[in-house]
Amino acid sequence: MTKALRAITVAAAGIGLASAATAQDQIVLRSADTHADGYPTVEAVEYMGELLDGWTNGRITVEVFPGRQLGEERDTIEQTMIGALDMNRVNLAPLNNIVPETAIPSLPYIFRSIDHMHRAMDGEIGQQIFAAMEEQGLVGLAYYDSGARSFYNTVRPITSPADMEGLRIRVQNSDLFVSMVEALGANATPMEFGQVYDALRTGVIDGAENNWPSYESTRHFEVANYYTLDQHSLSPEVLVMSKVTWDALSAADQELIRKAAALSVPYMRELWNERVEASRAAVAANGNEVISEVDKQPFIDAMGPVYEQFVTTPELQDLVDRIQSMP
Ligand code: BDP
Repeated sequence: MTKALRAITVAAAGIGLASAATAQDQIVLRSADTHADGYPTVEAVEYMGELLDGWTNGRITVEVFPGRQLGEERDTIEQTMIGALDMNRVNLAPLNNIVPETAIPSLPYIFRSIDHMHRAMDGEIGQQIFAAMEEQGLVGLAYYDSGARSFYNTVRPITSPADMEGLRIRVQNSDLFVSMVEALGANATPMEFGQVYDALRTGVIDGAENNWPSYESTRHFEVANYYTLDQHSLSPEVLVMSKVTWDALSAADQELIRKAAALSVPYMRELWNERVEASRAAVAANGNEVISEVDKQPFIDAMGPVYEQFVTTPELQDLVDRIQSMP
């Protein structure tokens, strides 16, 4: 649907609220994802759409545009903020420069485990970060899993920060990730996700960092042989809605959307766990060198400057303290 048509759809929903025609007005929520069809984040948002479709007899539907059809995350975030796109599933990292609170769950080694991350994001911490996003025109709907991000490269097995010296590592469009890679002695190159495969293949960069499913689904594993499970960031995925779209919805529809988004979370987590296993198997079958026994302590020790640079206010420090002190 074109931008103009979508605007009419949203506007019609708004007008419909005051008239008897509400039930007939179609709401088609367009949602972007950088990942290809079949990736757990794409499937989760499609599932959310099926729920809404069923509950409203087709009045509210979600149209997911996977595989960067609507652009890279940098572009789709902008589109969502101004209301040109209704929904967007992105990683928290490209929001770090826009909403400082989102940097906290992206911080290196802030969570002790995936379970710890779930407890923080599913509770008050996650809600507080959603509230901060709203000031930038984004309404948070769900946090999805993204496992642990780890380094991979084409040059050598990394077993300690010393091995990272001088490597050119692609990072997401986030100053925090730049700082993290530099704290480890490597050179950080922010780059959009869709450009990483060619950059690895042609030697423009030496490596990147991501979770198992992304390392595999992008085929980065075919060009970057060494994968070190240092697990430096558990930065989760997030599903956001444009505040422009959100404000045009009735309170009842907002509630339905929140409910469907919440139900898509456990659905996504199950798919995620399956996908991690499948990705591990694909990488193993390819004969990659996976360095799984990593002493994380030297990586953790190197991260002091990153915390100093990004935990700059009492509010941000409070978020860090509350996360770290969670049982
Ligand atoms: C993946 C995230 C995706 C990011 C990508 C990246 O799911 O949203 O765009 O990493 O590294 O894990 O850019």
